[in-house]
Amino acid sequence: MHVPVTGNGIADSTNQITHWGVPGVVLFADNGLKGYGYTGTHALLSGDQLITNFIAHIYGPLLMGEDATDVQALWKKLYHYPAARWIGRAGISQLALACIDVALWDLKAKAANLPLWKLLSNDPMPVVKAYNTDYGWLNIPMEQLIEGCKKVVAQGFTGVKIKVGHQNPKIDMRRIAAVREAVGSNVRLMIDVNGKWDLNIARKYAAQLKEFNLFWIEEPLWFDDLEAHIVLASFLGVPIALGEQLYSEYHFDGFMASGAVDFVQVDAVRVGGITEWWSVADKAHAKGLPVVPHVGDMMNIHLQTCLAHPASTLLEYIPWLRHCFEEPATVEAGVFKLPEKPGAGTTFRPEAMQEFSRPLH
Ligand code: 0YR
Ligand code: MG
Repeated sequence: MHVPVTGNGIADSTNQITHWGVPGVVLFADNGLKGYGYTGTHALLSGDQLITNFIAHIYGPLLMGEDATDVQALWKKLYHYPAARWIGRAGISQLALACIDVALWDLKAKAANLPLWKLLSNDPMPVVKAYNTDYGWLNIPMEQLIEGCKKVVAQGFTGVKIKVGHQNPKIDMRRIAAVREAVGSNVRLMIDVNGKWDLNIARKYAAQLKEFNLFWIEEPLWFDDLEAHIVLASFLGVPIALGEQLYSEYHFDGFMASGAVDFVQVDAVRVGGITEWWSVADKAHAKGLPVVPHVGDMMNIHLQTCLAHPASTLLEYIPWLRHCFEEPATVEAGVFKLPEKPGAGTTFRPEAMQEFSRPLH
């Protein structure tokens, strides 16, 4: 599916988009249940069609006739499928795997007649708070940026995240300063660089960044450069959040073991599904690191996992897909409402699938 984003489109430091791409899969089980799984992409370069093709031609046939209840075993079968080893292991293959894994968890929870968070935990978190990202895009002019952030805080959101990474970082500093001033010192303020900076820029602006009392800085550097993140963490003095571009628990291990990440933003729809998300969250929790997922799923899946896992009490809010779901993630007074319907919260409304669907190529 291609679903329109807010306004006339949004921008971060590296991309501008008008639509969110939602490739996905529906699994039909012999018990008559349907499992829905999906991931999220930029609706650019047919990337989402590459993912659905990967499912249709490579992973799909491997699932026929299998027992849908053993999700972990199926996950391993797909992840370790030798013929796909040189085609994937990150990007397309992991996003395809995520679609299937999520659909399998959806089936499992539906068969148990429980929302997934209840299936995954006997002792769920009482509250998952929401912070808002949808008023902080890079293409939003200063006045609207301030107005939007103030509005969101008045609505009760527990924080705001704004995008940075202008060609001239001085513009970023002005925008951060203005938002901090507008929302006051008690509101959580996060900034997201989307990998645009390097150590030189970070050094130059470190002192200024510290003054803003940021809750975190997100993806300050190129995603794979662990060494640079270790150096950054040694002088920055601002907590580092990352994970939306890491594709397996082993990628997270390096960052977590070396103190190069403070907020673990593992995203189930990037990391190969709920199965792998859970492993990363367990490891983070063992190290005392909070998990605040990046919502490539636009919240519905992570609301379930955050309620179930003790590492996560805060979740990003971006409402682009809300109208597509049978039970959209809903925030009241800054807190997510508890989903009630059986499943992983991934069932799409048929009307939405019809309206936004794209052909398979
Ligand atoms: C828009 N969220 C992110 C969106 C997102 C991007 O390009 O996909 O900002 O990946 O960084 O925190
Ligand atoms: Mg981000």
